Amino acid sequence: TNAGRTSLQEREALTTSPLNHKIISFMKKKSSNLCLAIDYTTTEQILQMVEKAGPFVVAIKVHSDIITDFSESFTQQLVQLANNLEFIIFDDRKFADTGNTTKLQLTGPFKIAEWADVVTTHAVQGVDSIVPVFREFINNPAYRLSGVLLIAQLSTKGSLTNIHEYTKKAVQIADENRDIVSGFITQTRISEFSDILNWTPGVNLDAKNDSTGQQWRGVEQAIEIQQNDIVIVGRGVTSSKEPIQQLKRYRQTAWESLTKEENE
Ligand code: 5BU
Repeated sequence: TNAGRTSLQEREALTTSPLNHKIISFMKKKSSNLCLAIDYTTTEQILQMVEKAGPFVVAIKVHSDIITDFSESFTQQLVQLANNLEFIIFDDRKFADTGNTTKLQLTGPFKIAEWADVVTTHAVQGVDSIVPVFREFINNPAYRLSGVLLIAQLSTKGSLTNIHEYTKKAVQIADENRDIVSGFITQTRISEFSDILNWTPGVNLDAKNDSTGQQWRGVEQAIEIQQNDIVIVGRGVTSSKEPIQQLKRYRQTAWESLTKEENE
């Protein structure tokens, strides 16, 4: 059951992050708490999928560094689609270096800060290498970047985030910097602050694992039991022969799970 879950309305009232306000408004408008992970490697494949999937999701997640023909024209088209179809652009870059290097990576050849609404960062490099750098970009209106998701738990088998107090320390960084950390990448709800959204990868309705360490569980487990807010789905949709049919299935299942208590 969803007992104890903070409703979307409560979260909306609590959050001061403009990014989360935007996300929650998309969620309500589209009846969707789904983020599609498009791990295709050409811009043509990605844009074709975005055009079809955009209306059903709150976010489109890409890995800019796996795209073989990445270009500025690609990001311009992506931004236009995001503005028209109302979704968040998420680059899953997983920063994990010194603050100075992170800064260079955000402005480097991919110009991530200019087109991504949100990016992921690891916590391993420590608070001083994360917070001041992202704050500088997020507070600068010249950049589209408006929030960061802190990786508190990975979905992968044997992940070292499970060791000792790692997740607890990561949560502390987020809790104390909620103006820029708008969410977690996590497997289970880990913060007492309800204005931080919980995004969860490792979801597949038809398979349990791949051969390279990924672990999947169903939507009910991810949303109702582990109390996440936004489901990140990749191959469950993108490797299917009927991706949009699958996308609609994930969207409906995830939204039903999220809104169960509220509708009862
Ligand atoms: P999948 O095809 O549903 O396994 O895609 C999951 C996506 O989420 C993929 O792009 C990963 O890079 C990403 N991911 C993840 O699976 N697990 C994690 O802990 C993190 C990111 Br962080």
